[in-house]
Amino acid sequence: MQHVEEQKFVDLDSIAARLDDAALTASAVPQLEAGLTLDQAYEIQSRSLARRHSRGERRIGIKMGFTSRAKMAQMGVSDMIFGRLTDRMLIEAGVPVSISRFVHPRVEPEVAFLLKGPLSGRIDPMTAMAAVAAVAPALEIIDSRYENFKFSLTDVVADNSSSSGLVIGPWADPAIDLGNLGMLMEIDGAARQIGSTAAILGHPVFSLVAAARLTAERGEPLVAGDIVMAGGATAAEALAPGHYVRLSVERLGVVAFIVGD
Ligand code: OOG
Ligand code: MG
Repeated sequence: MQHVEEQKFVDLDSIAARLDDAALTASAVPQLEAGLTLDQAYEIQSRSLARRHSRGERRIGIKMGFTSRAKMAQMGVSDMIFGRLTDRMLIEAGVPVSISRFVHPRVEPEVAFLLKGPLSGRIDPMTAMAAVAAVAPALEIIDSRYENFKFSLTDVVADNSSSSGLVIGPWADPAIDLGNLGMLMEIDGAARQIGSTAAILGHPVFSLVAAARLTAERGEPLVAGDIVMAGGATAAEALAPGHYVRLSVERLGVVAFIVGD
């Protein structure tokens, strides 16, 4: 006799709406009920993004998550994930970012790729780099919509992988080898995280390779003009009003922002 697994009905639209509202109003919600599949979690993510697009937000690319040991260890999650980025998440350097937009924001040091061509499916690092127009030091502001910043893998995927803000530094020549560049993240002049781009999957290009595969699997491949955030190289640091956050990446330069009320 064939065993048919009982599939519980899950209202993906109402979960998408709940998480989107939580992000919009900067209020925490409880974790989702257990038992969600990864497919359902990405479907919720995509439906919550549709709500943002219907409010006029524009897609600007994607961010990778859990591409370093430090991030996996801090959050207790060990599979690579991605989230979608929109123009509303872009933070202009020099303009204080209001903390009231977030529930309990954290910042982490990353590098970003800017694509000049599409990337989709299983590709090798050479192919990936050939589609890169520029690379930049970048800071990601993550903000889980779940209480106490606690989540399972499917919870965080449904919550757009905690995407909430990004600050991109000066775009640099993609010929610069990103393999092992020193990174220093300071808050108010004090060193808070010291690391290397090598912490990102051994070389950040592997994050771009994974991004091409994972996004294609979800039917939304990378296109020219996309920004791809490679993922935090170190653990993230909590933000508070008045903080001045500065990241310097060897050879790439500096990116910084101020946290306002
Ligand atoms: C999930 C997002 C992970 C990264 O760079 O690894 C991430 C989270 O930690 O809230 O952005
Ligand atoms: Mg990140």
